[in-house]
Amino acid sequence: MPPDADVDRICQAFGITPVHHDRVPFGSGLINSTFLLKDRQGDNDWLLQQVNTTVFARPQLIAYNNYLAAEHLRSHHPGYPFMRGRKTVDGRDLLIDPVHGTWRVFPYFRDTVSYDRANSREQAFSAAQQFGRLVRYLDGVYVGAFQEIIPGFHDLSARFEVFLDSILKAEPDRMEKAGPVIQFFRDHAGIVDTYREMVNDPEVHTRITHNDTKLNNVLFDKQSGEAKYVVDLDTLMPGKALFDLGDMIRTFISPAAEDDPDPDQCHINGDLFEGLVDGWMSEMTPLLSPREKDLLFWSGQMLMFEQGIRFLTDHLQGDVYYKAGRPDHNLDRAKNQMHLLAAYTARKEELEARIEQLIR
Ligand code: GN1
Ligand code: MG
Repeated sequence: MPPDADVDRICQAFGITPVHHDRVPFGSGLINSTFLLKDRQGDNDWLLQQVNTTVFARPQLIAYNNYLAAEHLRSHHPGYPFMRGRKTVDGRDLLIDPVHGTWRVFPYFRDTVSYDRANSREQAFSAAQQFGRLVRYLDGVYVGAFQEIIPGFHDLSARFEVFLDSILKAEPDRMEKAGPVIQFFRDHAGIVDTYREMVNDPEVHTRITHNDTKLNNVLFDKQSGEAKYVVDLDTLMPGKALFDLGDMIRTFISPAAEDDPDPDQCHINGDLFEGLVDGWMSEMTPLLSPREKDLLFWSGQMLMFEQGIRFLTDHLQGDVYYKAGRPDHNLDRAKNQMHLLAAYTARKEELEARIEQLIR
């Protein structure tokens, strides 16, 4: 956090009077830094966020894609609650400060709540329905106009190459600790082969997708318990619908925290799985091709594998990408994805049968 006087200046640029607000760190994002500006007198709370420009080298692209999406939604689905940021007093989406970097502001809704873990089938259904609805509502937009905010974001083939390269360059002690985890992901490289076939298959469509569909990227209404807003639209860009489904499967179905390396914590909850697939399909079914339907279970494997090698690569490269709060934090995260992938794959037959039931 920059010195108070500078944060005050940043707030003022967005037309927010800093003396009326308390500032507290907010959320569990691994990339950007977010602060809640709590209004001492009324309910005008805001989220002030510093964009990590190492990861988002061209943050203007986020604003651009969000603008295109908002315009499409405004004309085709006028009631849709698309989350927009607050503009600066001079009408910009971002404040680019020469010393303290890139900032933006979002409204904070006191009547909503987010969760790191799903606790009922209904909750999983409702969140997945919202993620599916966003993609369905954006169906028909001109995909080619959207920018690739982070190039190759879900390019598993490229990410696997980077992972293999990081093994060759890693410090010996980081390498040694990671040995069994590296071996596990090498042994599951068949997932990368399927990715290569999938991504070149014309039956697997490119759409505008969210690309970061963690459960905590949905805000639930505190009163009704229904999912209400999709947030974190930083990676709203061309992608495959399967990336969104896969990341939901990855983040909804196990009670273990994303950095918990204990295999015994990785239970797969079949009801949460079924609920989320059901909720997502309630929006997406009319858009899906037979080939996409064949890959629904696989999408979960893909995202667990991808996230696993991303954490592991970061461990091998010396923790340069994700915020790390303790030694071996990224290795623990990679272990968590490894156990999750193993536990999920072990339930393949049963979970695929559940998908079949839903499709029929
Ligand atoms: C990052 O910052 P956050 O938590 O929204 C990452 C996602 C990962 C996620 C893992 C731009 O998201 O891709 O799935 O961590 N975002 C980026 O928790 O790399
Ligand atoms: Mg994100």
